[in-house]
Amino acid sequence: MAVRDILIIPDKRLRLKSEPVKAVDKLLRALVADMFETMYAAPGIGLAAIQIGVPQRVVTMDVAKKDDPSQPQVFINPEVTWSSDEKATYEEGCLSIPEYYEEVERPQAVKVKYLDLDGKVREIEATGLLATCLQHEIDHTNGVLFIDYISKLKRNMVMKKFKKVAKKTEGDKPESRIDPTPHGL
Ligand code: K1U
Ligand code: ZN
Repeated sequence: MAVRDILIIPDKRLRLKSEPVKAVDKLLRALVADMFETMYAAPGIGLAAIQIGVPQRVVTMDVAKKDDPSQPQVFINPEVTWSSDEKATYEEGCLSIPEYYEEVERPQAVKVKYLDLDGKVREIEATGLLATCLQHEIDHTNGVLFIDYISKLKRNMVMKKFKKVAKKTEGDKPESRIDPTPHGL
């Protein structure tokens, strides 16, 4: 198991549409274990595989309240099959957009069909934070971010800030440093 690096905007991989999982096997279970470790370490209440650079439709979540026992949940190939007309507003955050929070309105309740870790088809009806988080994570599997629902002005400001940070830290990456070794030696 390992804590993986979380992609931060403007990383283009966050805009990819993830592929459906073909087999719920040992490799997938290892990915899920890494996702939980990464999500709890962040800390976060949800994580989509693409946030650690894996374009597969896999989501981990734990929306248990602070002092309640943990409630790890895995959703493989999740899809919304029904959503309520009633809306709910929640101040959302995103591990790929650190320290930025904004209110987002979404359906208050959803039904989601998915595979569990045994490859069994399941469906749940979610309300409240579970519904909000599920929709946020399913959006990630489709390359959609919560800032897509806020005003263009606010989104442009956030993107500008994170582009500036990315540009500044680019020079810190080993692959962007000039190789002092003369070629051919
Ligand atoms: O997908 C993600 O980036 C994770 C995100 C999930 C989410 C949060 C709020 C509304 C919708 C979806 C997070 O976990 S952000 C961090 C966060 O909300 C949190 C962290 C620690 C304790 C409690 C909440
Ligand atoms: Zn997110």
